[in-house]
Amino acid sequence: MSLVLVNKNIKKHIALINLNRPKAYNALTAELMIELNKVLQELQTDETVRVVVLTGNDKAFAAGADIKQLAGNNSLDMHRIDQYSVWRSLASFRKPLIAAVSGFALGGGCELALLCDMIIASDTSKFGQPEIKIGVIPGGGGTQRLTRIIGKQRAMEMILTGKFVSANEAFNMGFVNAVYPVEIYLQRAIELAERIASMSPVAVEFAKEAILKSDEMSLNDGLHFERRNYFMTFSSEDQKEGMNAFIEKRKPDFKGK
Ligand code: CO8
Repeated sequence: MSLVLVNKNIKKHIALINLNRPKAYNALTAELMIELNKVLQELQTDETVRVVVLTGNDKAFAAGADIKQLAGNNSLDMHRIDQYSVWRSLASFRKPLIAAVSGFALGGGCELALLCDMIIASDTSKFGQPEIKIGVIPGGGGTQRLTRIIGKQRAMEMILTGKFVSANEAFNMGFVNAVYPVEIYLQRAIELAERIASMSPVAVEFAKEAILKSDEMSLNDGLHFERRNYFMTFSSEDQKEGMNAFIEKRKPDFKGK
């Protein structure tokens, strides 16, 4: 059975990916992560797909790395497995990636959601970095991405106690974009994806790239990078289409060219 399911026909230009280990709350084995990466690499070059929604099921987005798979490892084993090349590859996915989270998003599951560009959560979601309870620390960006979003004090509390936070708490901390009842969170995430997919894919890609650079660059370097991408959009047919549509008072029809 596939560890990752893909539906490219959920809506026009939208692909839906389901993590598929329901019996283990979608715990992220090395094999699952490799499969997820492979699927995203394929979607990267598929011009019919503009936005990807990544989800689990109503009970779990993912309960973290698979503890049973990791328990016997030493640090050299961890080094050799080199999960990081997969995570780096996921983080460099160029199209918008929306996490639709319900139930548990813990450890590597929370980090995977944070690696996505936006998080839409069901009101039953529980986010947490509980690695400290099993004698390790977050290894997929939890101490870095989460801290940048929610601040040192709150990240310390979550990571040093391993406590879970609800969807509404996560929303108030700023790492969840919106919270909906469990019956409709996925539909809402897909609607968000559709809104983005109706924009110029060229502009969307350049905007995403520039926003992500803000984590890595000084303000000045970031502004320089933004200007470069802003100028680049003027090489696209979509820029002409978008501006002409405005002037002609009609809806633009972006082709991603
Ligand atoms: N790994 C393996 N199996 C898991 C995991 C997991 N993370 N989470 C749940 N399962 C399995 C259980 O073993 C159980 O299987 P079985 O039926 O065969 O015994 C099944 O899922 C159901 O779990 P529970 O019986 O425990 O269900 P509960 O409803 O009582 O509890 C919880 C649900 C709260 C989700 C609980 O299972 C739990 O605490 N899970 C572990 C959460 C955790 O500690 N996550 C962090 C893992 S470490 C990590 O993520 C590091 C990430 C680094 C990524 C970096 C990559 C480069």
